[in-house]
Amino acid sequence: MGSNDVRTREPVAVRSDEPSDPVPGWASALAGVAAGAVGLGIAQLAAGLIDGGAFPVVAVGESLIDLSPAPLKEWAIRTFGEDDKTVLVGGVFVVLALVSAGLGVLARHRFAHGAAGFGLFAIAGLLAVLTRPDAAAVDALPTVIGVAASLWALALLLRRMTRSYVPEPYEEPWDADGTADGTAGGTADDTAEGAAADGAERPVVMRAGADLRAFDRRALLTGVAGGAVVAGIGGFVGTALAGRKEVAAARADLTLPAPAVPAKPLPPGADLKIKGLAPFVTPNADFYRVDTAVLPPQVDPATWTLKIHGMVDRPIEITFAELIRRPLIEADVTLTCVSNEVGGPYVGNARWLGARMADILRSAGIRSGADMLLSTSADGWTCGTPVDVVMDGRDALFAIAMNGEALSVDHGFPVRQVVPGLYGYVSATKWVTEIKVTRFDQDTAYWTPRGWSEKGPIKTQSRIDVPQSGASVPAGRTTIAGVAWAQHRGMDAVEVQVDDGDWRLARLAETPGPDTWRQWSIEADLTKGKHTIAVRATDATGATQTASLAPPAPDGATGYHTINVQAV
Ligand SMILES: Nc1nc2c(c(=O)[nH]1)N[C@H]1C(S)=C(S)[C@@H](COP(=O)(O)O)O[C@H]1N2
Ligand SMILES: [Mo]
Repeated sequence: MGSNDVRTREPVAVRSDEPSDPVPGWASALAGVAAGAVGLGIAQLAAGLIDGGAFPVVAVGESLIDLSPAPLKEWAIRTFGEDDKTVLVGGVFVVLALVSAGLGVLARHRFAHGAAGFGLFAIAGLLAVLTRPDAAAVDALPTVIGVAASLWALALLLRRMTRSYVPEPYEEPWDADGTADGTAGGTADDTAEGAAADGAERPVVMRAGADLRAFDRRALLTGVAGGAVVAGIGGFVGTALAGRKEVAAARADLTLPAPAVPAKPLPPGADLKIKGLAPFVTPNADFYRVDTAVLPPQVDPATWTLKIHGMVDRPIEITFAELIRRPLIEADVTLTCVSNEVGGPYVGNARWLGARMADILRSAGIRSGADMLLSTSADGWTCGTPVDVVMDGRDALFAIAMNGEALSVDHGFPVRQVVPGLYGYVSATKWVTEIKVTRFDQDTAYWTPRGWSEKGPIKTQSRIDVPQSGASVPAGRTTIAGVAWAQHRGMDAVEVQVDDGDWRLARLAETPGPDTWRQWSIEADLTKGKHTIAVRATDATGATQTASLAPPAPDGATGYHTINVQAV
């Protein structure tokens, strides 16, 4: 019975038990597909959120691979090559979509039947999930949550796509007195009471008004669109979270190879152990972080590769397994950010473990004329490093570990560059995946058009950590201490000046080499009152840092770190 029929002025008897579904088959099918998609999106989200939760589609795909006969597998590999898993999972999705469409139609006729169909599918998913090797009970949760979401979405959509149909007010003879209570959207009960109350004979259509359902195409489509959004967000966020879990697991499973060239033990006097002074080795958790990534890229070492191409004799691509099979070097190197203000915190020192960049680049064969290594990270950030710096024998590394631990995701897991002597923005590419050997006059790295220099050698700098700027200290003898750095040139002297006094040489802590910062300290006698304390460093080439103040852009801040304290 179409909706047009009930608009006729002839009384038409429609009873709810008549098979009069106004909803076209495609609409129910669409609702089914949307409900299925919501279920999958929510299942994926749950799999991402729940520790150990498994996404059923992948489990089904894996089970299908296990169950399929060898010739079929071989055929799939022959036909689809590396994409065979993608094709398989895609196939599972297509089958799910078709079945969901059918279940939508079924559910429209009798919800329980459709629901039972979804339930059967959930059982298939659960079987697949729970029979995977190393399956645990929690693995079942995403499937259960997903199917519940599907049923909820299906019920909602089926309800949504029809609306109560209220016939146009009939004029005479039945509504001559103007009572319109039967037409104002009342329930069947109201209508029946109304009919009883005024005793007037109403057409059957009026009494059955609440049971009249019309297909509401717009409501269905907006509902389906909402479902698609839920499915999309669930799938996207779930996939991202699952990726994080996978990478965290890969990181936890990584056994660091022993270095072929271990770092010499730190000289015992490298750390003066003064309270408030930055420790010689910056703990990983305290290491400054600077990058353009909103969410750090999650790079799985199993699929990570480093491509080296451009001006090379033999472009190469190495895997993580190949990288860590190479002789690994340990080196103590202090990283510094060009954005660090004088006295700022964007500097940290760590013991890095990695393969020599120069060796790997040499195996690709750098062509003459190339002067730039344009490295790219997994998230597309780029960095331009001078070839000669990397090749001059310093400990420029493709690092995999920091202070004896695999790199954290924030600091570039699984592989980052570390080049002593260059600010991070021109050297320290985290999540590095590609190096194009090229020329500075042909390529431009990320920060160059944004107002930063093409090249960024670290400027000699020194910082006062103790006392803190603005602190009150007891009058009399007090310890002043800090760090100073001039990576790869080395640090030769640190001088401190109190008020307008002489520059006095500070005591320098020991250092493992020219690539790290160096702690320093000095005693000073402070009379009661305000004092200004300044520091300056001289690198091993004999150059003293400049007093002239410059901001970080374009190539690093300069000036003496100067603090004010109050002696009381
Ligand atoms: N992929 C990527 N690597 C990057 C950056 C970035 O934005 N993206 N920033 C660089 C900058 S400016 C610095 S100072 C160092 C900081 O390294 P850290 O975060 O490990 O201390 O990383 C460098 N490597
Ligand atoms: Mo930086």
